[in-house]
Amino acid sequence: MTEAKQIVLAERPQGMPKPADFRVETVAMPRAGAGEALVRVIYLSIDPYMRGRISGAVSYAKGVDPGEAMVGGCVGEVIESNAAGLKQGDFVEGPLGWRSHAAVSATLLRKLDPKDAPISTALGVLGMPGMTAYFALLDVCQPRPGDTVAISAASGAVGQVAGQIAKIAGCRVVGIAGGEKKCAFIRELGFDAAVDYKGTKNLADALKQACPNGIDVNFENVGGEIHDTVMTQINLNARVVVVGLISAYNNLPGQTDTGPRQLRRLLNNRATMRGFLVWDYNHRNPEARARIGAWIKEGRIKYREDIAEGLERAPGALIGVLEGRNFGKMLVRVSSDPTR
Ligand code: NAP
Ligand code: FER
Repeated sequence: MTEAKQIVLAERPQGMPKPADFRVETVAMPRAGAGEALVRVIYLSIDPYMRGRISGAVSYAKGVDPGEAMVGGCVGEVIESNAAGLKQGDFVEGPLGWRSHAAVSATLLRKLDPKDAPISTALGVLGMPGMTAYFALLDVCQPRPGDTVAISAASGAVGQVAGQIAKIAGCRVVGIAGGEKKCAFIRELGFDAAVDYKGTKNLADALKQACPNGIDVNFENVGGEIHDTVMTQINLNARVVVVGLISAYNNLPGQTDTGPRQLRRLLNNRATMRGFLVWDYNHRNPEARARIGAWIKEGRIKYREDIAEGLERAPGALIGVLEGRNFGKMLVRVSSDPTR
């Protein structure tokens, strides 16, 4: 093979991205330089943060400019290595981008053992979203047995794991999700109640019914109206972790975020609200991976993946995540998985 494929940002999206904001390019097959490995990408992770990376807004991480290949976490197979500790046939996880093949420094790659878990889970339940669920819930929110935990985008990559960890912690867990199928799924996972925010006329009433004793922990993935509604029902000493605000990711430049509007409730209840970034916990990922891995083996954590076929489906998959069309952790299968 002498050619590889990549997807580049064609234009900065205005509001919801469109397929035409992206372009497939054919490039020369990269070669592994000194200390590098050439990887055939098998799975590409599609994550909401990618919307921020293409927005042009200033952030701690460099964004993607038009003409540049999209960034993203991947799992793949080493096909050529010039790095000690990696050989042809090894499976790895790392930031390879929206590409069929990539040559990167071995220091960016984490070797996977397919006997431990399906390799795709390195992007989901045992990857960045799983780490997010674990640390945002256990570290930031300090859940206690009997606490009521509310989780938005509850059927998604982060939400489904956060809810199951909260159950293990002995909490009453209430998920908010769009549609009856997603709600049925989280009930199957063991959530105590599920609120379909799209199917209910009065979200506050539905939430009140699901949380008769109020809300002690708000695991916030969405923002906007869902956030405001949850905040009107928080209890004394509630903990609110702001993990994501996906309802605002397509805001136009200059459009102000909807801020916290229920500050009186926060004040009266001496509640705390904290922002969260998963990358602050990189040094503790092994701990989270070991514990989540053990819970999976014990059957206490289950996970659902949503896999689109082919690199050219990646733009549609990202748009789908931003429109709520994914059902579980969104992945793109870029090439065949020899371990399945
Ligand atoms: P996901 O939940 O698998 O997929 C996104 C889901 O968000 C959609 O399926 C949809 O579910 C919901 N959604 C989309 N647009 C919405 C809207 N306008 N209003 C309400 N819900 C909407 O994605 P994920 O990877 O697990 O991420 C979940 C959240 O965590 C995101 O906000 C993400 O940015 C955040 N996150 C943060 C960090 C961090 O370090 N801070 C790390 C990872 C993820 P419904 O059909 O149920 O609406
Ligand atoms: C995410 C949303 C936002 C996320 C990271 C961010 C890792 C960071 C945003 C920023 O720095 O502006 O889902 O996931």
